[in-house]
Amino acid sequence: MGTVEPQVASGQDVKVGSSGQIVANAQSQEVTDGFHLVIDALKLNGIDTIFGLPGIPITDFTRMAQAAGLRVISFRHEQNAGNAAAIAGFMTQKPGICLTVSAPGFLNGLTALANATTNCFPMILISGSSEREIVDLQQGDYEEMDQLAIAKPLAKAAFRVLHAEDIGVGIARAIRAAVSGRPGGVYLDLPAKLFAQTMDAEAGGKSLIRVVDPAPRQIPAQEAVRRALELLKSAKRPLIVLGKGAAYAQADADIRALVEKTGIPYLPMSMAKGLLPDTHEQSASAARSYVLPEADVVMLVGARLNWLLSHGKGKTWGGKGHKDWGGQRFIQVDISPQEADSNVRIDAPVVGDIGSCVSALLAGINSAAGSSWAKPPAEWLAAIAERKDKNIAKMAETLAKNPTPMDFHSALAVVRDIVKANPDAILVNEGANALDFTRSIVDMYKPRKRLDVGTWGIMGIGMGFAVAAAVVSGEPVIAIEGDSAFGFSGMEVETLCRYNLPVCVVVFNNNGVYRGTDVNPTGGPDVAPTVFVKGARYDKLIEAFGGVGVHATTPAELRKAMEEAIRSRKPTLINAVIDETAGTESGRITSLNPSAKRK
Ligand code: ADP
Ligand code: TZD
Repeated sequence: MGTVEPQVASGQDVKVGSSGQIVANAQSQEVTDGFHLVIDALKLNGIDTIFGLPGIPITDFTRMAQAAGLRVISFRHEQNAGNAAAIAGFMTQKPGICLTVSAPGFLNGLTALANATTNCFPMILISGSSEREIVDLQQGDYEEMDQLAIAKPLAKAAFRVLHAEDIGVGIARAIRAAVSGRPGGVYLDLPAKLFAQTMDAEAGGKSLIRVVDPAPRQIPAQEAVRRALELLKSAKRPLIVLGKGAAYAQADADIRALVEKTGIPYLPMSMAKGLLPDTHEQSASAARSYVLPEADVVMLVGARLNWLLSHGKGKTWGGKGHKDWGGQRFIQVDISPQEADSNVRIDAPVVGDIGSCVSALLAGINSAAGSSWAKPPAEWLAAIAERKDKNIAKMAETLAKNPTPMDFHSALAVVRDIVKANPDAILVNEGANALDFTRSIVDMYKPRKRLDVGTWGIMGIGMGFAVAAAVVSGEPVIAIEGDSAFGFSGMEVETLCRYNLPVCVVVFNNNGVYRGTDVNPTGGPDVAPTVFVKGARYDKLIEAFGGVGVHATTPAELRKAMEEAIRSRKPTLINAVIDETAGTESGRITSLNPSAKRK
């Protein structure tokens, strides 16, 4: 795209103002345009970073945004920019911004938008779009597509702005929709023509909105809090489940106080790990398969009873058949009033933001009519401790082995030590076995340090999350990637190098999806669908862009390379060679594969 022609009254000298807006000489009026109004509106609302990929009609926008002091992080594929925006939203409670071109760029970003909505991450996908008149008559414009209509079912909200004077409202509505209530993905459609529209700069400035209280607290009803506490008090075998909503809420101290004051064992969902350190004595993670069926009252805090919790019923929860209720009574703390009863009966819904709900629960506990809150029965705690100790000892034995070739366990014993020594580092994780084993073996010590495939189990979040984690936090990032998972966003190693980000990617290379051992039953020349090039050297990829590549075949080599990556803060990719027979089909969720009746 060419440069934008300044639009001022004819015969005037033109100069560029402090924020890049177009200014005519002294006697003329100052004029602004769509480009600058969008930038100013974002800045006015504290947005400091845009993740995107340039092209018509947004190339100049990316330049002007950078010139105006926004950090513009350019990616090699929009899906990765979108994933970066989404996780930035999760980490900061500000909507992450992803910027794309029309039709194909928009569609590439859309997967990330839908994933953000599914995971309750606040993000805004801003896409340029082609000429409305032509799109609506389907006359075949460049990158023609009715993007708004396509985004709607996948986003929490979707808006289009047609006039420069509405940009302020459009951005304000997008921000509110993304972060208020249950957070989610918002689509904002900005047609090419809008960017070049001009208006009086003063009127333009006045049209912008600084959003006041974008995510208002939602105070739970006292009655709901009382009901929940009564149920909790009646429990013989209580359990708290912390989900990523609890991590998002940034109510870390109160959540910890709630767990510790009540003395109730807790299970962190994957991205809630580290909300309390995984080594906490009340963590029941190592006794998960014991506590779920045995618990009588379960308090869910920012966690849904979806497939990840077996829908709150079935054998996992002690039910007889696979859809039978296990007899648990549930308390659910959630900002969405519609979440309760989505799978099983919720006896005590507490609707509000987690910060407000947890502090109300704590207040109720502290004022418990003179008597102090009774800890759960000792038998319950002892039974959990016994299982935990046994499982932890068993795992320690497995981790101490040093097989050749290296397997998931011996490699993850190293990662576990590195994360323990660097608790501020952020761990990004995807794959099947590479995901499941990392989640169970690598302890997290601080909140929001573990970022992974989330509610969908989506592959491809790896490098987008890693870039955003490094950009947003400035902390070192460790990305533990299955070799298949890595392939979905692998080209972004160039992005890691371009921005010189302190990211250490470890590819667990077992020659394929899940494993590398399948064979083509026909004996033909094609390899099996799950198998990749054997002995691939992923480390060479990053070397092409000036990063550090390491080929590691032993835990000692892996440890040395990871320590060096953290120390140097240089973009690093370690090709960790893992026994190709070590994985299982789909990791822990093998049972979700439909089985063929006819073999
Ligand atoms: P996990 O996958 O960790 O189990 P989910 O994504 O299933 O977690 O659940 C997150 C829940 O947290 C959602 O139901 C969402 O409505 C809720 N939530 C998100 N943010 C907040 C918040 N600030 N306050 C209360 N609930 C929240
Ligand atoms: N495509 C997308 C977008 N998401 C998915 N989850 C899948 C495909 C299916 N899938 C999984 O669920 S895990 C996985 C795929 C392709 C990769 C597993 O192989 P890996 O990890 O090499 O990443 P392990 O450690 O070898 O199991």
